[in-house]
Amino acid sequence: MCSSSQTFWPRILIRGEKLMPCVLLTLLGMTLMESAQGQHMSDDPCSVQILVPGLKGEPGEKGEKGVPGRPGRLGPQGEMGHPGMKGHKGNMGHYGKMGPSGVKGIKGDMGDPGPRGLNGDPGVPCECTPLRKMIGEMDILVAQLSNELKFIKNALPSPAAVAGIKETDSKVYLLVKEEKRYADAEVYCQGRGGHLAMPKDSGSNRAIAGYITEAGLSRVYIGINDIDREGHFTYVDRSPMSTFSKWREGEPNNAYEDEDCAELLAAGDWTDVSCQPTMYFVCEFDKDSV
Ligand SMILES: [Ca+2]
Ligand SMILES: [Ca+2]
Repeated sequence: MCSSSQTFWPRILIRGEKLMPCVLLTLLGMTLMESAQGQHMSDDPCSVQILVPGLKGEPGEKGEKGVPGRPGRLGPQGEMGHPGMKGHKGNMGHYGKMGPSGVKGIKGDMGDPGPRGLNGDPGVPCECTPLRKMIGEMDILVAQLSNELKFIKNALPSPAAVAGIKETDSKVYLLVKEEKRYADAEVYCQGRGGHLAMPKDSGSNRAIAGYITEAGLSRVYIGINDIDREGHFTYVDRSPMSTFSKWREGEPNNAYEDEDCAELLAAGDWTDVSCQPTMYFVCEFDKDSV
């Protein structure tokens, strides 16, 4: 038998063709042994084989072209190229959907006036004469009220100083609740376009007396004096006392020889008094000058 443990393999190996000749000879020997039907072979072919390479043969003919090889590996990414030239403008696209409403704009300038319209129908005649008369009367009344208001604003030193005004047909009287000497009181009244009150008839005397009574006063200076000539009384505007006087009984008495001015008592009588004490007084103004 030619087993791996018994076989002698000479170590002559040439050009890498090792073992293949021995294998071939072993296979050949085995075939011969089987054909000899169990006969013992005294010569073991494996133990004496020496393999020697032959001479190099002639080059063979060129073989046919082989099939293409497999694709190679993916190469690295290339560098970015340079931008090309700008292309031509494309065609206009379709219109988009309508957008939301914008903010309300600023009001524009006023337009030119339009053409004149047609004449209207004639109106209905009216009775305008009474209306015109009424309007005229109202104009007069408004003018009077305006003058009186102007006078009041000018005459009143302060609301607390005056207990309203009193008026007759021709005069306006102003009770001034500021205590002044006779001369200072006359200056005050003249400064507002008037004088101290000068009762020249019973009507005006009653009006002034009622005025001071309503105000809760007992006496006020009025515009009568005998300063220029003792015993000869005149009004403060130097007009003479001709027909009317209202001296209290026993007056004027020039008491203490120092009474050259006059006061009106609430009852309506006059008395002569000194000009130096201070007391309230009444001014008068002509309505025409108000
Ligand atoms: Ca006197
Ligand atoms: Ca007197």
